[in-house]
Amino acid sequence: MAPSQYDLFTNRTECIIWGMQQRAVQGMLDFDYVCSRSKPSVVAMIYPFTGDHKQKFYWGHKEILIPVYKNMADCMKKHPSADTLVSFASLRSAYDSTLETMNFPQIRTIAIIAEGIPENLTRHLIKVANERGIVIIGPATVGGVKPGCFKIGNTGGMLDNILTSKLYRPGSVAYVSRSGGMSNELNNIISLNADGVVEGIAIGGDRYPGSTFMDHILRYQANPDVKMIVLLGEVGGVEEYELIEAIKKGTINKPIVAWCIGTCAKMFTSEVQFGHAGACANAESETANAKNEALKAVGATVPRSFDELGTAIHTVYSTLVANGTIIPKVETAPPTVPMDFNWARELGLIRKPASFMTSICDERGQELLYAGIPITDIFKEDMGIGGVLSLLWFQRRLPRYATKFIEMCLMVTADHGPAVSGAHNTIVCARAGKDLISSLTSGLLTIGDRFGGALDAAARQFSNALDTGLIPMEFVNDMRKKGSLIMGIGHRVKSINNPDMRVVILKEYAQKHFPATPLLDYALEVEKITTSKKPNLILNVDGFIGVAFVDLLRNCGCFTREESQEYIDIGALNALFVLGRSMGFIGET
Ligand code: Q5B
Repeated sequence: MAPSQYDLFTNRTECIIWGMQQRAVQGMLDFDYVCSRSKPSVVAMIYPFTGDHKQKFYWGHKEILIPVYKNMADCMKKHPSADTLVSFASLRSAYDSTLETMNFPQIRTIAIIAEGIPENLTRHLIKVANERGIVIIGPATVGGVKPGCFKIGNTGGMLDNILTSKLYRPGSVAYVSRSGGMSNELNNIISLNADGVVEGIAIGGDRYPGSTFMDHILRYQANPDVKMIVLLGEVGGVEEYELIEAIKKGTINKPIVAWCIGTCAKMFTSEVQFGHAGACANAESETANAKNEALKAVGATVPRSFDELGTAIHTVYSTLVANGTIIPKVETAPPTVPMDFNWARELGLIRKPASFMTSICDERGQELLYAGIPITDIFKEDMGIGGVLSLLWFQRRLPRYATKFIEMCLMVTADHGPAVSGAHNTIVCARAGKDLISSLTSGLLTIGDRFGGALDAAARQFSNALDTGLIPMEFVNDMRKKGSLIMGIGHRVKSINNPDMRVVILKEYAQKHFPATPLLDYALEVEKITTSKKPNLILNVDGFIGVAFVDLLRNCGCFTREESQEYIDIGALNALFVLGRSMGFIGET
């Protein structure tokens, strides 16, 4: 067998990943980096569900871009030296995508991770692969690893595991197993009891694996770097007997350490199906015990139990070192890969201040919290929009009368016809063919002192006047002397003779339900003075909500005086008009 036939992977292997598996790709690149590969093994990805684009990954401490292709033909054309495809396609799409992959003669090896592909489809894939000289690893596998060269997907686990198992440089022991999980165990056992793994393949747990134990053992036999072979077989199937025959014929003459797992099956009185689809003995010869005995009989080193597998490996390895077959190499430290930020944080090694902190909403736990209250409780308690708003804007539960008042404010400010500047802008924008959000924001941008945005200024002016002890007449005269309009006073259409019913409704409610309304009473005194001059100088809807809200903040018992003053100072009250009127503007678009 020529090296090109026994070496599936080298330290120049280029591979394409099918599927958007960023974590697995990053794991492969980190492996490549600690192996001191000069270039990453993953050259491209195929993902049919997005357009062509690039994905960012780390190469050591630098960042690199790996192209993602929608179309397999485009990918193959752009990366003609990629000869391996690692398929993370689901069990539904793995058959079609593997068949498609095999149309590209550049591909020599395909690893199929998916579990549960129908057996008839797998068998067809195997037939096509055999016809075309392609090696399939899997399905239903984690893949395999060739230390110093290439790692399939998630094989070997996380970087700390790879370093502990010394997978960053080749050893002398090759293994083949069915189970991907157990291959990880083998990496560890071999690193502890010998000089490490030279190559390891998990062929997968299906009844029909794409490549068999013998396919890989024959490669290992031909590879001069492999000094001993470990086989981890299992109950079910007769594959291990092929090795037994090969040992008998002398086709395989390298030292073999073998163990078939599933010996506990004999403790059950009925037939046992283990986790893998193929792990079920259909005859006495397929039991783990029978196979272990048969392997031992032809000279393989077979431990008494799995627990003694490491000792068996160590015994054979030590003999090979003693007779000079294996010359242990000098250990060199692998390059350091910076630890992934999220992992380091999870381990508690680092901390970093968050870019944003919010006490309003927390989505980190099992359930979304609004100001600490689970969303299910919000519905259970029927807190309504007013309750949600009180949590998100004021970060506390306001009494029911207050949340109802908030809802009433939103309802009365929802719309006021097309003539107002905001609605006018929104309508013009929508008629000009702009989208909903553009039309809405063009209307919202008109909200200010002259239209709908006088709540804050009214709250400030009136409360300042009251707090500084000005009587209403002094306040009106003061403002006139300054040449300033009183915010929240005046309306183009409504007047004392044509009252604004929105204000009437809110006034009735506030006077009935609020614990106290000193600022509203003050504003109503001011209104008496201004309307005596001109009937349209009423306390308008902005003015009313502004002053009533100050009364609410100051007297509901939920805020300190400083807190309520802060809401007035920062201009939080116009938000009520913005939110309410958005409903109308959206309707107008
Ligand atoms: N005079 C609202 O103007 C309006 C006076 C005043 C003392 C005042 C005007 C004003 C303060 C800001 C304010 C919110 C522009 C309004 C809203 C939402 C809305 C809208 C809707 C909705 C009305 C005539 C005479 C002049 C003025 C004097 C006027 N306002 N004096 N304090 N506040 N108010 N904005 O009618 O001697 O003749 O020269 O700016 O509260 O936007 O429905 O339409 O839901 O969509 O055009 O409700 O009041 O009055 O400017 O011609 O003035 O009254 O000095 O005196 P008008 P002007 P003089 S609510």
